[in-house]
Amino acid sequence: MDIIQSLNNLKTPTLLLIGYPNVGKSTLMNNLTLANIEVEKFATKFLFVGQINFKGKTLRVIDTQSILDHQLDEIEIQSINTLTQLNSCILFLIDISENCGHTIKQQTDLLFSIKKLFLNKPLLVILNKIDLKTPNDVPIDDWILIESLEDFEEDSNGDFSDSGTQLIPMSNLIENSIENLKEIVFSTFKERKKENLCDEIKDKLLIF
Ligand SMILES: Nc1nc2c(ncn2[C@@H]2O[C@H](COP(=O)(O)OP(=O)(O)O)[C@@H](O)[C@H]2O)c(=O)[nH]1
Ligand SMILES: [Mg+2]
Repeated sequence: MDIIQSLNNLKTPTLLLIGYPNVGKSTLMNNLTLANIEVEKFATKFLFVGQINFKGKTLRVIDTQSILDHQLDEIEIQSINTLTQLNSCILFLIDISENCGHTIKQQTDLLFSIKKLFLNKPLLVILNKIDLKTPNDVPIDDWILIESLEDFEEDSNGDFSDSGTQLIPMSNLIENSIENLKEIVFSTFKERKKENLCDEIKDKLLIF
């Protein structure tokens, strides 16, 4: 199925799982969707799309696999362009144990390099695999890099606005982590809906 077709409803709240290979995206996708009725799940060339139902609400989850960690070809650019138009919350996974084969520095650099694609989208930085290494055991220099993700500065054009970044330590092997993450994700979308409604009202006020 065509990616654009499969993502036809741009307004559906969507979680985008992004990060280097082996950081735990697929495991998280399974954990998020397994306990819920899976209505839709299929593979396209680059993306896995699933669905979570939680407290009567539905969310789409997309495992971007590794489309965002290398030089892109034309089809990939098109799919990413579609992804950027979704009503999404970004879940950027960092493997703080570095077992994935990439250092924390490489992983934070990747986030900095793609952050501009998702301006004004809520960003949750998942510090994954805390069962292997706790945040307390992360060397101070790496921790500074991680904390710097919370406050993105404006760039030279002044258009690099932050949309509220949260750091979330978790592990796919700790059950509470998943429930906790779901709560955070759903309240993030709720907040966003409120903000969007406010903007709509403001627009109307400008008209009249
Ligand atoms: N210890 C530990 N291993 C994990 C965790 N999450 C994923 N893994 C393991 O890390 C490896 C890569 O995970 P996977 O979900 O395939 O990563 P992906 O490439 O980002 O989709 C697998 O062996 C997983 O079992 C975690 O929270 N803790
Ligand atoms: Mg995977």
